[in-house]
Amino acid sequence: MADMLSTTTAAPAVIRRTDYQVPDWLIPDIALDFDLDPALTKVRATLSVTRNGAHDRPLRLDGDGLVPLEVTVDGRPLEQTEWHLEAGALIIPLTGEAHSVETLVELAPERNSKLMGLYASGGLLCTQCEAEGFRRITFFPDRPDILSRYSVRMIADKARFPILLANGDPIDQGDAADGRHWALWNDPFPKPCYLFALVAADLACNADSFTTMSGRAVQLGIWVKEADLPRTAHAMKALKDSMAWDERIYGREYDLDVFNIVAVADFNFGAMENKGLNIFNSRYILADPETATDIDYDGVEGVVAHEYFHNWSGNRVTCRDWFQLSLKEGFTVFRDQNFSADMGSHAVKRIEDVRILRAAQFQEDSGPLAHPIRPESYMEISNFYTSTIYNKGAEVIRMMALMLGAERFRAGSDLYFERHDGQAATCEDFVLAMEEGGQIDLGQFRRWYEQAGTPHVRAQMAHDAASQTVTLTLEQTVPPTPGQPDKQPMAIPLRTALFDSATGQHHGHELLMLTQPQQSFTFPGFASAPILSINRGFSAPVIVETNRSQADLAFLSAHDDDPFARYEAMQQLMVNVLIGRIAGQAVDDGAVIDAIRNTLTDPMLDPAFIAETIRLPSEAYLGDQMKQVDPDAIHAARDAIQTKIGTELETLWRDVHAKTKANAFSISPAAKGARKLRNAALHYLVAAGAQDGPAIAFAQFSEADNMTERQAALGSLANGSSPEREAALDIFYNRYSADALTLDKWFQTQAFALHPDAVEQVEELGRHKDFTLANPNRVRSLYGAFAGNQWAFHHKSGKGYRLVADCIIALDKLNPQTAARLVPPLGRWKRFDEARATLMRAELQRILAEPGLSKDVTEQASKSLE
Ligand code: B3K
Ligand code: ZN
Repeated sequence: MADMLSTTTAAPAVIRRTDYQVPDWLIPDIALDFDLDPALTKVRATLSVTRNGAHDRPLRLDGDGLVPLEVTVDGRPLEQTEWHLEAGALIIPLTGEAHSVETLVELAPERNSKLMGLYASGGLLCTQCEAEGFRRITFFPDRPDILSRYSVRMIADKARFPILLANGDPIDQGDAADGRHWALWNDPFPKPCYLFALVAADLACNADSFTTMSGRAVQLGIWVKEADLPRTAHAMKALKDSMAWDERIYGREYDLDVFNIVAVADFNFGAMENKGLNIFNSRYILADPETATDIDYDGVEGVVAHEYFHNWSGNRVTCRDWFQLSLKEGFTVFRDQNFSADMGSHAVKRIEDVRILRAAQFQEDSGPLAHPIRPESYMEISNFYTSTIYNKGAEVIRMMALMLGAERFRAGSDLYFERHDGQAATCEDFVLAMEEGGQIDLGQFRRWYEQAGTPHVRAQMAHDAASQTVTLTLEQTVPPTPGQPDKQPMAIPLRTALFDSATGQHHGHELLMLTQPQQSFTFPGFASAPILSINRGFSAPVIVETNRSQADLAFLSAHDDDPFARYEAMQQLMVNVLIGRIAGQAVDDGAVIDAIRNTLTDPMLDPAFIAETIRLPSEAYLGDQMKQVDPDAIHAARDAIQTKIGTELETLWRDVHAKTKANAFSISPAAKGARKLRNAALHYLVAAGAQDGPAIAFAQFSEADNMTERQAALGSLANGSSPEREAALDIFYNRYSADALTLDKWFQTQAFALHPDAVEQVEELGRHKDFTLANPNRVRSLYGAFAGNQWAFHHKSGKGYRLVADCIIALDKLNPQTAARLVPPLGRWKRFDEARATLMRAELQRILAEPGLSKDVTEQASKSLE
């Protein structure tokens, strides 16, 4: 039984990219027979195996916690002396070139708390195999470069599990004895085992169809609990929009007759792209105005698209080994980001994506867990589903797309898909296809795959009045990262424009390629010194330092025609004031207040863009700008300026708040924009300390016909200590305690609160009757959110560190993958004062001293101490 036999080792083995070897044996076909039951499931697997090349090595089938009850070769049951187990794997010496190998194992899905392999969730049975979960279901060479055709037969109790789904197309089904029934599914596309899936459930279906560009009808099904059916419309729309978008933008058509999505409550991450049978964390499927915020709606749209796009970037062309993970993830994130931008606002989507990149990936890149988008080694691959692989990976593809232009990028992607269809490819294959299809030399650009760390670019501009020229000097450095002390210069595409301050216009923008450690670019035709707009659209994932004055930034915040650059100028204005204040300087904040006023009153601007732009940088982002993070000083400075902005512009905030009140809910971009701005206005109003602030927030909380406004009002109240705070929290709890996804928001809002007692509140919530370590969404809502609350988590008592470490230790025994995801915030100790650093290190050491610690947490905690 899987979980009884799971073992952990003290020093997990390191797997290296350069050790890749082609497989000894191939498995062109596999037939799986599941006798499904939550307490005891039997799995019979029949593998056709063929020797790959001339060698005499035995067949090695990975297994994790499995006991072979029968092993048969070409129909002959083997004696126990004819096979053996080695680190969980089944080793069978074979003499011929091709054999049929059959194994039988038993599983206990209801006892599988790791949520990897076959497990039970809310009364259904489902699977999760990526990266290495298939070996918890049956003996198999669990590596992505073994592509097999799957045929899957399932039998189960018909009343309890009326729905039986697997990959591919349904072939046959029927009733069996004892109230049971069976179904047979066949997937004609050879696939790696990490894409295998099955579901046995009692669910209802939102059924629809899509006709592909060649006229084939595809049956679509979104499977959820009956009561949740009304919450699936947005996901279905997103699916159909994604299918049409991938045809239009990439020429990629869906290839099976059916496409099913199943929502489950207990899931280790967002969703999984199993061929023809996506399995989703229910939070990325279910959405209605009562329970989902606009961010949730966008999350549903983006994740449905992401998993659908994997059908080509991931499934039809998969990865040779897990070091190539960004081949499918970076490219697919790039695809889903562009899809979402096309469905809404390009400007706002870019700002949101960069904010996420800076918050998660830049932090990772500057800490002990920094790694290139194509890592060189790992202990546990689950730890490498990181923001670097996903988000920086997407930025690297974006830079290629920018350098190539739309047409040549499409030629490159066409070549990639055509050349590697049905194969397990590498990142290098992708770059080669871009070079050939797009006619570009990416020699130096490949360093983005090899070097970790966020490059810094220093930009200095000099104006020569006599020759009327401007010289822009750019210097780049890539900081040392673990295992990479010395770095080579990168190829960095920087979209740049020079603004004439007199006319407010620029002389056209250019894509500058910075390839040297230091490089100068000269621009003629400037009678006076222009204003520099650089890294427009965030053309490269780098940190740019300029010597622009507050006046220059104020100018750009009002005039830059690149929306990202305009947002960036505003953020930089705010950062300069805040960082100056934290350093004890008396920096004038007038420019910030003026810029916010101008932005708020600019009738040409989209309200969603205004809301993004007027927002203060987060406490964590401010910390990233400092050599040593001072959480208390950051909080105090940010709080003070927030109050000032709230107070000085109070009339405007009241006006905006009143004007953005809608009559009836709509999910249109305009309505979403209005809600975003309304919430920003409320936030500043409450921050202003106006006497009626809490009452206004409470009124919004009570009257809202949607979760976006209700949760934002709750969040604004949660930062303070008014009686309305407790009243609203109680009402929210009573209204939603039966709905897990919405109750998560109640935990999360309190864990995120900028409240002096947040640590104690989180400690108490950890003991709440509705808190459970068994559900990853609940864990992330409380401890994940709390670890991202810089002021609270880094409370100087060290209590925040202890809370998170206690959670990691307890959770590791149940679900190591989710436990390991909580470790990185403790690993940032080098950025803090000695007292905090000592406390953080002590918690990491305490975690590592736990007996039987998983490979997942061991890797993260030990690397975090280095
Ligand atoms: N490919 C999956 C992620 C699997 C994570 C395994 N630890 C979802 C996605 O990126 O689409
Ligand atoms: Zn993905």
